[in-house]
This record gives sequence, C-alpha cells and structure tokens, in this order.
Amino acid sequence: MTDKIEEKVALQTEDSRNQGRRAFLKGSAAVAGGVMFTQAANATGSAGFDAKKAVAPYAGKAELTDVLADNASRKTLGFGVRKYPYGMPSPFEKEVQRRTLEWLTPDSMASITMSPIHQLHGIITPNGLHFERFHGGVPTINPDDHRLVIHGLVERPLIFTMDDLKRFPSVSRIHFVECPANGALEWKGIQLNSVQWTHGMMSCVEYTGVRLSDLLKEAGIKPEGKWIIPEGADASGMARSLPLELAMDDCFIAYAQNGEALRREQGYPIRLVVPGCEANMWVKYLRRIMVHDVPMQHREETSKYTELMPDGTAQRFSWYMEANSVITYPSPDFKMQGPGKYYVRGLAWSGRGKVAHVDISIDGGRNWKEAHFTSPVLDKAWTRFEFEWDWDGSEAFLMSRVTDETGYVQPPMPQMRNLEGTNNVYHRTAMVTWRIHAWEDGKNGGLVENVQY
Ligand SMILES: Nc1nc2c(c(=O)[nH]1)N[C@H]1C(S)=C(S)[C@@H](COP(=O)(O)O)O[C@H]1N2
Ligand SMILES: [Mo]
Repeated sequence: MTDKIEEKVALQTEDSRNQGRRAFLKGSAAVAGGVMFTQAANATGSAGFDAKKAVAPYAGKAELTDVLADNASRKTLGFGVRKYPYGMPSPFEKEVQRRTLEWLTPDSMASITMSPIHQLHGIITPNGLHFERFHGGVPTINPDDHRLVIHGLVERPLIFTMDDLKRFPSVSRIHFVECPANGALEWKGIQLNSVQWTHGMMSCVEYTGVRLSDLLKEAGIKPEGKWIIPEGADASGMARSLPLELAMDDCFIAYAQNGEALRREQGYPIRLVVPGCEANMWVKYLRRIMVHDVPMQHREETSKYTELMPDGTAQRFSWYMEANSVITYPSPDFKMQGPGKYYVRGLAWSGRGKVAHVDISIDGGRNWKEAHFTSPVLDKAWTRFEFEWDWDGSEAFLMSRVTDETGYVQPPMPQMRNLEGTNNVYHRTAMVTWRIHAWEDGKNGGLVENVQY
C-alpha cells in the first residue's frame, strides 16, 4: 500500500515538473511576447545577450520539443470539485512543515514548533504553518460557551459572548508575532544550521477583531485603573500585565486570522493582539481582562519574561520587539546552484513601527548596499526585501541589517553580546551571517553555513 502511494507520488512529481515548465514557458511567452525565443536567437550570434548573466538556462529546440510534448497530466482528468471541501496544499509541498527540536521540547503539552520561514513567500504566514507555543496544551473551546469578562477597577463589569464581540466595529491589520525567545539558541554561539531554528519562532498574519479600547471604554476604567491583566482559558492560565496606555493604544482582540476563524493553536476563539510586543503578552483563549492599579506580582512574568543582564540583575519589562532582519534565501537549507545571478531575499520587521531600509553585505559587514522591498511596508509587520547579486563563485559572507523608522540600527552579534552578556535568553536580535562556501571548495562547494560575525 505504502509503496503504491510512493510510486504514485514519484510519477506525479515528474508530471508536475513538466507541467511547471510548460506553464512557465506559456506564461513568459504571453507576458514578454516570446522573450525566450529572442534570447535564443541572440545567444546564437547577435549581440546584447550575455548567457553568463542570464538567470534562466538557454532552451534549445530539442529541449523545447521534449518539454512541450503531451504528458500524463494532460491526458487524464484531475480530481473534481468537492474532493476537498477545505483545500489542502499539493502533496509535493509536504516537506513544508512547522517543526520542533526533540531536545528543546521534550513535552508536547508545554512545547514549541517553529515556522519554516525559509519556505515562505511574501509576508503572510499560512494558518497551518504558524509557529506554536503553549504552556498547557491546546484546548478545543466551543465558542457558544466561551465568554470574555472585563472586571476589576471598572464602572460596569461586562460579559461578552463571541457574537457580542462581532457586533463591535472591526479592524483588520497585518502584524508579526514573535516570541522573545526567537534566536535565543544562538546567544552563546552557533548551534543550528537552519533559519527555521534560528528565526522560526515568529509568524506574520492578517488579524481581524475588535479594538480593546472600544471594550475598555464600554466598561469605563476607574481613575485608579492603571494596568490590565489578561488571562487565558487554557490549562496554563497564561496571564501577563500590560500598562493601560498600551492597552488603549493599538491592541485588539482577534477572532480571525488570514480571513478565517483563528486556529485552535493560535487561541480559538479569541486572542489578544499586542502589535510590536513580545508574543507572551498576546494571551490566547482570552477569558478575562482584569483592570488593576498595579502589575501582577507573583506570576511567571516576573521570573521568566525578563532579560538577565551580565551583573545578574534583570530588566523586568521589555515589551517591544526590536527591529530585526534575516536573509531567508540563500540560507543554510539551500545550496548554491553555481556562480551567476541570485536574488537574495529576506524578512525585516520592527516592533516600533515601519522598516525604513535594509542593507546587505556580501563580505561579512565591510561594505553595504541597499536592498529594495518587494512587499508593502506596514507598521509592525514583516517586510520582504530583495537584493540582486552576481555571485562570482568565491567565498562570501551574507548579512542583512535593518534600520527602522525610529532610526534604530540592528547591531552586530559581538556588540550585542558585549552589551548584554550571555546570561540572557531573550531578545537576541543581532545580525546573523551566512557563509557561502566557494563553488570550488570541494564537497562543501556552494553550501550555506550559519556562522557568527
Ligand atoms: N493562553 C495562552 N496564551 C499564550 C500562551 C499560552 O501558553 N497560553 N503562550 C504565549 C507565548 S509564550 C507565545 S510565544 C505565544 C505563541 O503564540 P502562537 O502559539 O499563536 O504562535 O502565545 C502566548 N500566549
Ligand atoms: Mo513565547
């Protein structure tokens, strides 16, 4: 049985590759009016075409005939409508998964999985690939039974059903969400050779929900009320304190993510969205918000979500995620395909606003050139950058450095380590370096390796 399935998959792979090539040829002919053929003509004599600088390989007549020949997928019908009432990715994408490290998360109830950010495109994380972090398992909550309570130092304690929440004006915003432990494994030195491990504790989606300020105004905050303590309905009873100014600013309570209801892993039926801030404040399965005069004293946040400085003292509250960036292609999961033109791609984001610009170095930080953006530039959201690079095949050290709209510049790793030491677990947001091995470097030729510079 298994063998049969594998056989089928192998066959389909071949077919879909051919189909992919055909679609590409069709597409380029339609868009560029037969560029492929013009290039072919140039390559055989005329000036103006430099085969060495081309990204796409030259297609001769024999290859074209071969690729354009009918194949299995054109001779049989595919599957019909209603096969998947809820659509699934192609089976050929089955390696694109969130993953965990066994040694990092021995217990699946208090666990984490990382998003395969090297396999994502643009700035939106699909719901099924959103990173996951939970302290007490994922509850399956019936939204009809779920309530949100706002109480404490308020004029009118309130109880909302999920339908009540949807009657408020809605907001839809694209934001990144990042665990402050993202990158933490690399504080002391290099550990892992994949951007999924070094930066996958984050995602970026479109949330829809209701403004927290609308609900708090409805309840009426008493003058003594200075903090809110949101709490989750899962077994972990996750709770954190937020100052009222932050709560009244751009926070909202999301019921939807990328156009559909939140996934259970992400807090179904509702989660708090605290744009730009540490993900642990984004309480999932939100069941109550208590308005208080002081922050919570004895909970996890005071012991855990602090930054331990070299002298042993702790920075107690560090809410915002600093500007950060990373090159996702090429990165250690890829191997270079030979000297030639590459489009270096990556993500930049800032918890304090918009990304202003991203610079790229190919020589380990000595020289920098500006990348351009290929996505919208949004507030507290991922921004996708790209940089054209002619790789001559020699050893290179790729780095990206973001500057955000506040003027903050992403520091190099040695600078961050000197400043904060290595006791810290959180907020390791310094630059990373990918070493590209020279093409002629024996069996390592073209490998991409995580090194710290
Ligand atoms: N109720 C509840 N909310 C929670 C948590 C939790 O365990 N329970 N984990 C927090 C932490 S530490 C992180 S990093 C984010 C993870 O969000 P995600 O699972 O949607 O990626 O949720 C936060 N909110
Ligand atoms: Mo987290």
